[in-house]
Amino acid sequence: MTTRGQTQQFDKALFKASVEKHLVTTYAKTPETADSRSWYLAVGKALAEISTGSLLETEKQIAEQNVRSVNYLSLEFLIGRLTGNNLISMGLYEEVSAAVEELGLNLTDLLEEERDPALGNGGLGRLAACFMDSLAAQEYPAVGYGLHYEYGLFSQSFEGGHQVEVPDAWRGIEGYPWEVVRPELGQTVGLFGSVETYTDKAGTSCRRWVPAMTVEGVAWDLPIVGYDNKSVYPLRLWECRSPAPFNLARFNDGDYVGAQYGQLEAGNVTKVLYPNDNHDQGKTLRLMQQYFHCACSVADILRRHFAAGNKIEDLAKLESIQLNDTHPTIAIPELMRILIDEHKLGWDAAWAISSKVFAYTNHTLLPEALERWSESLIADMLPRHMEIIFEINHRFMTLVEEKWPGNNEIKRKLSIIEEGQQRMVRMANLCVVSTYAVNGVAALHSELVKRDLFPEFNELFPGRLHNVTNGVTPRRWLKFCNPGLTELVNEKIGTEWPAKLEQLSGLAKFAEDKKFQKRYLAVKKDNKQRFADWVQDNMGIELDTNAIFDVQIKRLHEYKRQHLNLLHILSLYHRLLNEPTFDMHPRVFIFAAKAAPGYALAKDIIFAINKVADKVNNDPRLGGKLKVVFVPDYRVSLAEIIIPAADVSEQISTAGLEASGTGNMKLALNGALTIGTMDGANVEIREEVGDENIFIFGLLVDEVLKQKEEGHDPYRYYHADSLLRASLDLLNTDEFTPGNPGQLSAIRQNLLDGGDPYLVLADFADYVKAHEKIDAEYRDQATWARKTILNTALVGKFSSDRSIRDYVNNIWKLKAVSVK
Ligand code: Z15
Repeated sequence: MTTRGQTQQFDKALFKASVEKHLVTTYAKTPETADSRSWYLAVGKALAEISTGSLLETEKQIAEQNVRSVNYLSLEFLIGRLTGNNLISMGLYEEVSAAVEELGLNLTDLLEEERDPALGNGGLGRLAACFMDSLAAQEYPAVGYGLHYEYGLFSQSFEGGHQVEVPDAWRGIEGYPWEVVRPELGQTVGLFGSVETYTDKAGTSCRRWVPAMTVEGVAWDLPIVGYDNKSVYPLRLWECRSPAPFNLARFNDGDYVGAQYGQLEAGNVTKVLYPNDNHDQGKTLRLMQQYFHCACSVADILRRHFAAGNKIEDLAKLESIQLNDTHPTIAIPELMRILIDEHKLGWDAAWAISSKVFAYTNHTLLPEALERWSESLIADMLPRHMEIIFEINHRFMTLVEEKWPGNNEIKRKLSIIEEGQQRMVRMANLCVVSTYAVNGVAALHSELVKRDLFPEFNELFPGRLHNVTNGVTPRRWLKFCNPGLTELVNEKIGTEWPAKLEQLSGLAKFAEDKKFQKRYLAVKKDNKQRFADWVQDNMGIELDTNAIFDVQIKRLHEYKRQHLNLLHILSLYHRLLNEPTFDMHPRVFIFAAKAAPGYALAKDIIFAINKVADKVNNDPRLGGKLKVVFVPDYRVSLAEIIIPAADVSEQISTAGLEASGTGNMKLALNGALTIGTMDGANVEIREEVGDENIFIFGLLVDEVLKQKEEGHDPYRYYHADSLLRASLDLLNTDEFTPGNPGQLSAIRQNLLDGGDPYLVLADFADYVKAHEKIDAEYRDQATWARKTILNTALVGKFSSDRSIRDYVNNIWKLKAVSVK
């Protein structure tokens, strides 16, 4: 373990005393009566005491140096448990382990007491967490701004195979030990009301917003501890409180008094995270969350700017605001409003600042995920912002007219306002027009953003569209979650790789080394055993670690095609029972996924996989060759056990639809071989590890587009491929739902009569072939060992440290500040 500044200052006796003090004074337990949870809380608080001190010191030194910084605005930060990870970053893992042992405790057990703060849905939120880790590790000045949801993403359980959602009170009754409330940073946020014209002292006619009501924003800071340095950056989460209760519907009706006594309170604004991933629901409360988030964050950025003695004119020189998807887009008209209405800047001066402050990351091309808000909803809740959006659009349309005179078609297409039954505001268009940089999240995705999503914008604003390929933090996703592999890697290439992941390439020369292969495979085996024990303890299913552990872990979505995986499993089931000569290496198919509560087909797919699992896991005819495990309640802390145990990584989205993926990177880093389509970052993983060390299958992006254009005919595949037919038809029997045929037929129906929108049937045969190749190659353990070692060795590019350096060099232009 590398040592760092704080390590030297670590005083074991003092730390133990601090833990015992918190146990008594903060959690009202004595060492004799305390349970494991209280001890974890006390340890967490004792550590937070150290990190909060460093956070304040970092804040002070960065303010004094008055350097440029980035503000990462995101509605989601899927940070996962902090204690273990922060211990690694602080360089205190061993020391604290020894300290708590002297208190009669086991650190590993204590860490299991922590609930995951699940303040995000999936990839987008987890990316934001990895980015904060990499900003702090490399000391690029940054503040993360998010929402302090009372309830994070629901926890999931299964009842009779069906998903059941339970609210996630992640802070528990005692509160979360790592967070600290900052009352001095509170903000007041307006809502509703009207815009009025008045004449100022200089005699100029001005506009101003007169909100009908206000709510209060309370800041909570979570410490993002820099790896092996002294920097601690704030993840600042806003909680909404209301001075008085109010009712939204009645407020809009003008029933002011009634509204005060309604059921809905402004406290509800940050009550719960919307559980949709890659899907826009367009709910009023969600817009309120977005505005509340933006208003608090922009005000706090300006507060810091002025507190450091700066003028408003220098804002773009000192601050960049990164919009994580369109969710915080309303920050743009909010800043314009403040510059014009409060700081009295003219439009052009305000625009010159604002359009050099904001940058936007696009994470998806899926039409159902592109946010559009109805004009009337925005005009009602945020009337002044709607005016400003119209003005931005008016000026933009003038620009379009200059470039393509008289071309109304192009105007209609590019306009921020979509005409129709009710006019809608296209948030992505607003972002592209109003920012200095737009980026996609993998090379392929960024090309498609340019070519298909925003082709004319690329002509209008040459140089604005960038690529920054996503990455993952090697601290959490290797060093912390895979101690066995970490030790082996340390032995071969030293201990600097967690901060310099390219160094992993030094492992490549051991790929053929028999002794190293054996040790690498032994580590994998241990990790498989650790996960198998978890499955035995929590699900009562016995797994054989000699089987191939084949893993698909991600949100449940049709475009991610868990149902393609299911069809392959059904094909194996069919062949084991019907083809006398068919043989396969034992395989465990591991799924973990949450479905959005309103997404019926996604829930059907979960149910089907659970039902198939029930049957195959207990069918003696299969000779133990086939197991299916759907692990409930997928979350960061589960990923930390599953990923190190994976042999095969399923990345099987329809080409062109997964913007990047980041689970693909974590799995390859931990030595799983990818079976995947030419989609998102899979393309770049293949480039790095080489075509021999990945299993690519399926239609390419342009083949997908062509097939859709020509009209995809699912029945053509159904009739031509008897294995596909047998697999699909199993869904119409009662094989997996004894006595209840038809319970699984919605999936078959969707694929055959619903047009198979994600081309599952078109890719099935090639997918089956790729799996046969995996089966053959796994049986040759020397070959497999070489390939898995080379995956770990060759994916250094996918460190989020590199992603952050790309942002820093190409977009944010920051200089690192080393905190003393
Ligand atoms: C989300 O998790 C992603 C995109 C979105 O537009 C929304 Cl709303 C949520 C994911 C992408 O699907 C995934 O491919 C990507 O790796 C991730 O964002 C981070 O960029």
